[in-house]
Amino acid sequence: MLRYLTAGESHGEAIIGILEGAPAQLPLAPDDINEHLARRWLGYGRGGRSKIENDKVHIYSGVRFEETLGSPIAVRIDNGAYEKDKAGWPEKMAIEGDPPEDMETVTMPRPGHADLAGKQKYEHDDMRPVIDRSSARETAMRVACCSIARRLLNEFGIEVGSHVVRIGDVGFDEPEEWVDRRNALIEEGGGASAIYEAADESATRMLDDEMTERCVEHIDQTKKERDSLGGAYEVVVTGVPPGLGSYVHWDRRLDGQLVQAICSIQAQKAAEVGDGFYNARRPGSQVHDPIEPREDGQRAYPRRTNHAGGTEGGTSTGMPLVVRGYMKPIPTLIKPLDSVDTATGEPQPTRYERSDITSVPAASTVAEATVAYTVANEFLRKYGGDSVPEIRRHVEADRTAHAETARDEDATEE
Ligand code: EPS
Repeated sequence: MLRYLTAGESHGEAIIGILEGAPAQLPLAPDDINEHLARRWLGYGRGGRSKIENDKVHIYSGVRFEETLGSPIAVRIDNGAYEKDKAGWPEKMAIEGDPPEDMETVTMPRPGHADLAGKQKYEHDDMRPVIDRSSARETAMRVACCSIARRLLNEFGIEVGSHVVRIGDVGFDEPEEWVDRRNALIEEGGGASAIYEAADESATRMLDDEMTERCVEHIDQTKKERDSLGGAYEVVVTGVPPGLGSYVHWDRRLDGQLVQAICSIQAQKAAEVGDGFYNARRPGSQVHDPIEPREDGQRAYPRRTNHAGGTEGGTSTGMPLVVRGYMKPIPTLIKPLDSVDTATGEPQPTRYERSDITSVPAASTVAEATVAYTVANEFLRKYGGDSVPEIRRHVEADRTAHAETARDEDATEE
């Protein structure tokens, strides 16, 4: 099984990560990670920080000659803001010495941000440490660590993709409005990577040109109003074998883990597996996916529809996994919001801050990464081994056994 740790402050020198448990002999080059780090900066509506970051991963251990060793993989991403911001971060975030004499402390919490909760929890007078660690800057390292898990999935034909379905008030209302387009992309491209490749072409990572345009206008208008926007996106995983996750214990349910994968990301406030929210409004006959016979050698029983999002009983069915994330509007607004100065206890509006208007497109790429990590872990629980060749032997043995079972079923029918 995999596990990873991240460390680092948003305006400190760098962010650091360690991934433990990656099997040996997985082909891995820095660009396998850099590709996804660059995608995390896609999307109309980002602010000034996007112009100064150029995320590139430095790998320090666990890889030799572009192949994993089975040992922990240590990685670092430098923060461009540290030097380029001209805000004096090297002094303000110094590891040694005292704070600069003229340094202002942050005492005005932004409603909706971690500022006040973190100040109270850790008893900081200055909220800077809270701002810096709760920042979504940390998602750069999550993408880096999880992209290694994703690389492992790719080795076994499992692909992950995402696209945005809503930004603020503008978007699709029902999955029926986009599933055909999404499924056609999977069909044409042979897997979910085709979804992310198509979405990356859109300024808002959407699969529809007209909707992209409407969202861009919505973002422009919101910027004029000095406000911010949330939204929704969908992550799809194809090539998933049946039998990942389980119903036998609460923390092994794949659907529950997928929701956690989304809601563990900063500002993501809800998630649904398959048509979760929509299914709650429909009768069972329109929700449950009819089961169809397997063809010769087929591992999974095909379903006519996929409202369940590829899981039943917390276990993968072999249909694509579908999980959607819902992001709240960014709490750093250019427009002031009512708050309290914690130094004086007096009411005070929040101050102007550099801000993104929306980062839903970025969140969708981070969600691809965290979902990949979750699926990779369940994949390793079922087929795990110390090296990629060993895992491949386990996968092949399973495929052969099930192909034989499917052939037996065919013979019985005849
Ligand atoms: C963030 C606030 C902004 C974002 C940042 C996340 O940074 P700053 O306060 O320096 O303008 O740009 O996102 C990133 C740096 C990133 O890499 O995605 C926040 O408060 O979460």
